[in-house]
Amino acid sequence: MQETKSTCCYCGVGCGVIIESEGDRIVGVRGDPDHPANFGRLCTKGSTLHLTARHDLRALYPEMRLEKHEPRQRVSWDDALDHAVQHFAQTIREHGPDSVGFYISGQLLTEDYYVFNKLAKGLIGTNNIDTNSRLCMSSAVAGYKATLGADAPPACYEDIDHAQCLFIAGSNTAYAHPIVFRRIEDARKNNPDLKLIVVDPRRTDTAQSADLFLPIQPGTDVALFNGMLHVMLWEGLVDMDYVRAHTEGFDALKETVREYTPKLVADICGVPEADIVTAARWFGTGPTLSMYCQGLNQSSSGTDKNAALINLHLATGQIGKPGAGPFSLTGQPNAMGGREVGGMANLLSAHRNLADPQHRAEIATFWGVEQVPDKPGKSAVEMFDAVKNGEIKALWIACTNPAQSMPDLGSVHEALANVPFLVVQDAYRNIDTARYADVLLPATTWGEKEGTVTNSERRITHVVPAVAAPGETRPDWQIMVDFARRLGFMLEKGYEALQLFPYEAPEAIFNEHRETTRGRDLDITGLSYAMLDSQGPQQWPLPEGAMQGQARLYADGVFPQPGGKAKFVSAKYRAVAEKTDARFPFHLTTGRMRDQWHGMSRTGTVPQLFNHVEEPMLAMNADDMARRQLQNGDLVKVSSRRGNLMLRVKESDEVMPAQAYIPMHWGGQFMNGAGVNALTLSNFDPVSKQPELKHAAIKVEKAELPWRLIVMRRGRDTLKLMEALQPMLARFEYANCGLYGRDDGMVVLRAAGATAASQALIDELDALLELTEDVPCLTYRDPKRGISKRVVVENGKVTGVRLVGETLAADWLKEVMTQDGFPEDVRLWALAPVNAPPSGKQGRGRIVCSCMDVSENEIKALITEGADLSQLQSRLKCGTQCGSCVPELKKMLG
Ligand SMILES: Nc1nc2c(c(=O)[nH]1)N[C@H]1C(S)=C(S)[C@@H](COP(=O)(O)OP(=O)(O)OC[C@H]3O[C@@H](n4cnc5c(=O)[nH]c(N)nc54)[C@H](O)[C@@H]3O)O[C@H]1N2
Ligand SMILES: Nc1nc2c(c(=O)[nH]1)N[C@H]1C(S)=C(S)[C@@H](COP(=O)(O)OP(=O)(O)OC[C@H]3O[C@@H](n4cnc5c(=O)[nH]c(N)nc54)[C@H](O)[C@@H]3O)O[C@H]1N2
Ligand code: SF4
Ligand SMILES: [Mo]
Repeated sequence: MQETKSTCCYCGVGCGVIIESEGDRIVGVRGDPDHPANFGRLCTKGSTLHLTARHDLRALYPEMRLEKHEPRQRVSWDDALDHAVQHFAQTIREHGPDSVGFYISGQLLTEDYYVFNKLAKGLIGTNNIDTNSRLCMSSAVAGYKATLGADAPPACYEDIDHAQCLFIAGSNTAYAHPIVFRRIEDARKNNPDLKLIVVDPRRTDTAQSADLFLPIQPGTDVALFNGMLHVMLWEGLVDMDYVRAHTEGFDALKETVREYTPKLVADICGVPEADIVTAARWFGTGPTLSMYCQGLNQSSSGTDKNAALINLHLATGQIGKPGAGPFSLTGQPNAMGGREVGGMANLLSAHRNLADPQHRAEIATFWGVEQVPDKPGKSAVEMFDAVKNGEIKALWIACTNPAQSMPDLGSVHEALANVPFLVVQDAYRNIDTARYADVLLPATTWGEKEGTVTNSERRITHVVPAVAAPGETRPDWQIMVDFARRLGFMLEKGYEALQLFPYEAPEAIFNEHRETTRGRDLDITGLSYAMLDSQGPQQWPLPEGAMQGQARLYADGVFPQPGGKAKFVSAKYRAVAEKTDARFPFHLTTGRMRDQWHGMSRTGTVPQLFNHVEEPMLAMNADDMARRQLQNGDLVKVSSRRGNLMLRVKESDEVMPAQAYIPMHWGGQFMNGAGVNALTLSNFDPVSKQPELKHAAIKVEKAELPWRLIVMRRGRDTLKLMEALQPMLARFEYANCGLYGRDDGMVVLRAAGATAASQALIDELDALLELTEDVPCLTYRDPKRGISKRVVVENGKVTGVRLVGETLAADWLKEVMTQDGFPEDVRLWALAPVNAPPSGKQGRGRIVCSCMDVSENEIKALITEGADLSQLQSRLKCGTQCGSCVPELKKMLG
């Protein structure tokens, strides 16, 4: 057994992991006790990473098609790259460099990112390179730059231990940054006076644990923050000495917030005046650390939301000291690294600005090219618009799945379907975007590649491969270096390309990137792979000669603005871009679930990660449902001005009246429909250009789909079955598929329709899932009523269930399937229309604790007996492993 230190490839907390491998197989993973982000802890996703290290759904060799609409064929790397080069070179020659574009990802390593950026801006001469960070951190970047002068989160995780007030706005930390939330729980245990304020329109698990929860109306954050400043001014909580010494623009801001009285703000935000005053007092007294994420960023006023919050820190001097500062939690594992190398349409290496002629000249000189083009590149939404209208004719997409994650998918799918040439470079082959690819390039991924990542607190970790690259996969940087050299040759810049891309290993790329940071705010000239390996992960800046990185920025009150003073931004509240009205009366918000990651290409291969939330859904308030005569579990048609989606409705006390929530994870691979972004709109913030993914107006109508089908199959290669089922989803009016259980688990297909599906379709499913009568089974058929059921029993275990027309028994049969054996008293009822066998106990319900496999109903039963948290933990063992379910356990106890 070999052990390799690495990081978790999911969220921006950037936890250290130790990968356990045997030969070329990753067999285990545990938290790295020495990593300063997590000190050995991992959440549900991190601790199951080794279960994702299988190759079933990976892209393992290059594929391409010669004609549109023909299937892709397996080809050699040479053929695939030459084909791509030919198309890119021809497009550039005929239509100029701006006729091509690159859309990349905050999940690439810094070295990968650097090469992409240099290829576009240095070799090809286009700034058409943007990334999914535009959908993620762009408003945070713009907010920092407008106020503090540089894109640098000034705080660190340790500040959680020193704060007296934690202000969480637009972040469901308990789900999206679980290990940060574990640190918050620890800090509260150690300091009972620590105040936790949460601002979120939804009563999330994070909100549930707050001392003060402000369930504001969606999109009204700027009004709230301005109102808090209004109170702070009134109550003398503003640190005028700090304001005078270290900032400018306060008078204008004072003028702006004058009208944001608690009363007005209470009206706009829909929260009590007194709570606004309390929030202002706690924040103003401090030390206050604010933590924020997509509730602020994904907004048509995202930059203002960020700036208005940073204003509060500057006005109260809550920055640059232990326990204080505005701390944007980064989403993706290397969103920070991408920003460092300037991998966006408006940025250049080492936090330089593309719009700045001097910055462009510096980078051109550094790269040894004539110039970096001055024409601004297209941001994500603009790029797909340009693809749609034919301006961009060749597109390269790497490490992101825009056919699911971009807003207004109708338009994005149209662009992808019509672009003359598309390259997709991904680790998995079945993502929605891959369907459109003319060339599919297989990339190595977690555990297989070398480079660096930077987490939320500016901490850089060196990751190295634990196993060899599977199949013909190659690291992203290497694919791009190979492409760049070939492209240079075709563009008659062969020598230049060799000069620009001489790299044989990622370390050479890192060292070049490092040199671009000299004298910049993120100076890492003192850092090397060797130092990271010997001394562990380091925070930037770490200039030449420094022994270690810097935990906190701006302790001296000097900011990277002209004159050294931070700037207040006088932001006014603007409503969301699309308001609800009589036709679209519900305010939709979107976001994450605890155990899934984005489009689920990785988490969607682990049965255990489906147990917490099994299928896509629309969450609504009970009153709204009652008014519309909707029952929990009904199927509904959800529509916006742009598209619609068929979903199951779920009653939720998290969602306020007139609002609704849909998770972002389910796309075309796992449901019939493109996912939540079929509904969202592409309006974006004027400064950050980040789209408003969190707000849309929708209507909800009951879908009359009385015909139901459920199929469950285990004991076969479940991932292979799932892949085979995916193309079938579109043949039902409503359908989704997924996994369930533990270990190899089972594959599950749920479908519904207005009328029964044809027998031919059912036969096809039976054949596909090996549910035909060739295997030992119990069968029941009532053709008159359209009911047909089959339960497959192999070696005394139920390994398959197919219920057509009547599906009442699905839940308890699913539980029978997770167990070994098929007792007689249960067997008698297997084909009956009952939601529980009379002899059996109540179904388990949702699995709350993923690690210890403890269900909702088991927990509820003990709570009814009067158990508290510690009794739940000692008797059921739930919440004793990774701790991700502890907020939910507390909520259930509450
Ligand atoms: N489990 C899991 N964790 C993840 C990810 C994942 O896919 N799965 N992805 C990672 C990535 S890339 C990111 S960017 C982060 C995102 O992390 P978060 O931003 O914490 O997660 P979200 O669920 O997108 O949204 C956060 C909250 O914003 C709230 N919100 C909506 N509108 C508003 C508003 O107008 N104002 C305020 N104040 N709040 C609002 C939503 O109700 C939601 O609870 O998560 C990272 N971590
Ligand atoms: N409605 C709505 N939409 C949203 C959001 C929301 O909150 N609501 N959130 C937005 C945010 S914050 C984000 S960050 C985006 C995320 O959206 P995406 O970027 O589309 O999300 P992923 O599914 O993580 O896509 C990453 C892809 O990279 C592949 N991959 C993994 N490792 C590697 C590798 O090493 N190399 C290569 N080449 N490929 C690899 C994976 O298989 C996967 O297909 O979604 C955005 N969209
Ligand atoms: S909090 Fe969880 S998902 Fe995020 S880096 Fe740590 S283990 Fe990975
Ligand atoms: Mo993100």
